[in-house]
Amino acid sequence: MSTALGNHILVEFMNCDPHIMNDVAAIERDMVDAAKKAEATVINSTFHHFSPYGVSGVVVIQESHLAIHTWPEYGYAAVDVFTCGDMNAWIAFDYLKESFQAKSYSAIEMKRGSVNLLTRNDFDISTMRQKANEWVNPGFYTRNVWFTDKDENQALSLRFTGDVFYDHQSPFQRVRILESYKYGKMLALDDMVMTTEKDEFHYHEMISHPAMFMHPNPKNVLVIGGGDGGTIREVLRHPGVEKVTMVEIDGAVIEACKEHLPNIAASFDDPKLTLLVDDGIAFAQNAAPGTYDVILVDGSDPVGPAEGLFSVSFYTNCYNALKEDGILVAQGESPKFNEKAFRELNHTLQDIFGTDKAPVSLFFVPTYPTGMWSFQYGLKGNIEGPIHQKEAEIETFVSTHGLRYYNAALHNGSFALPNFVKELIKK
Ligand code: SPD
Repeated sequence: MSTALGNHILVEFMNCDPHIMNDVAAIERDMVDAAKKAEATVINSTFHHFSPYGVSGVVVIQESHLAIHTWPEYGYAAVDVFTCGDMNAWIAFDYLKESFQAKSYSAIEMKRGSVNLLTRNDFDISTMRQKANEWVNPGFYTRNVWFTDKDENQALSLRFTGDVFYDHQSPFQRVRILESYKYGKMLALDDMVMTTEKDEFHYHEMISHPAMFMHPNPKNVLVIGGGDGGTIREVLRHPGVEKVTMVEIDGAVIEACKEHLPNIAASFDDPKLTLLVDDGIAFAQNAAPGTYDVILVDGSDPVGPAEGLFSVSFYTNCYNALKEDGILVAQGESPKFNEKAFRELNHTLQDIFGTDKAPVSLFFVPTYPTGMWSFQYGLKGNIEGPIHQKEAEIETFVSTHGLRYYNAALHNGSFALPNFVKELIKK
């Protein structure tokens, strides 16, 4: 007869593959499979990916639990397997050692709940409280894997199914298409949410239509970035547009979105589009002066390849590339999440276009940290903006195309700023 209630092994897996150590879905799968190999009955699992790296998770089994914390930067995983009954924890150990490609490892084994130290209570089970019966289990076995977009102090997490449709380290960034429960498939660049199936229209309608209606006759449009295709899809709805040039630095983003987000990447075959997989910053530098009616800068956040999209020289080049009367719109970050980038961008635009020529529009994106996001404008020449007087024209356009975010009232309303935002950009 066993002298303990349980058996606990505490394991150090070292020199593991760091990519596996940072792959929350793979780790969850391996931990669940390890439990099953050891003939445990899996009840539930919850796993979390930390930004920029690291995974923690627990698999609850009828026989106790398996838990893990990883440090990909050290190729290290701290694992514990707690079992009771006849389950052999070492079978799970062997399985995980192979799965994580651990080159070295150590383990200690402890008996838990020594019967020599415990006194058994005699009780009548029928008198025990039955609160648990009131709780409704949402499902027998649920996955709980989260994708987190964050800085040091704030985060936005989306629970995702664990399905990874695309995962490629391009020369510029890690490009992934993952599936979230609430917002459908999403494009993530490094550890940042770029767009999701369910709320992409907020962003893509608001980056394009206000400028397209502010301009009296936009014919030649330049899009820098925007590899998912949502921005060009919206611009190309405007019948007066004759030519759209899109310059996206990362071909992997286009490839991933064409294959997995076809409703966003819907307009790459439009004959009015010239698509260049190239550096948008160099493109703006070499652009012929006075070429474009509207320039839309659909970049990611100011880290990695998009950092240069927040520089004075880039926006000076864009100013020059605009016609005498032209509009620039830039992805403007959040006045709540990234105040510094938000303010600095606005000051740059004020310096280049003029103090009264750099309006800001705010809109909601539920899947970006804080949910409050902005587009920042540069109005060149005689563009009268940002407020329009085109109510009927806009409403016809909105209903023709079934737009779900933009409308005539919202256009004007989006430029009304809370006092703290006005304060933030005051020079
Ligand atoms: N934190 C997200 C910043 C926005 C990046 N651009 C999104 C691309 C959508 N076309």
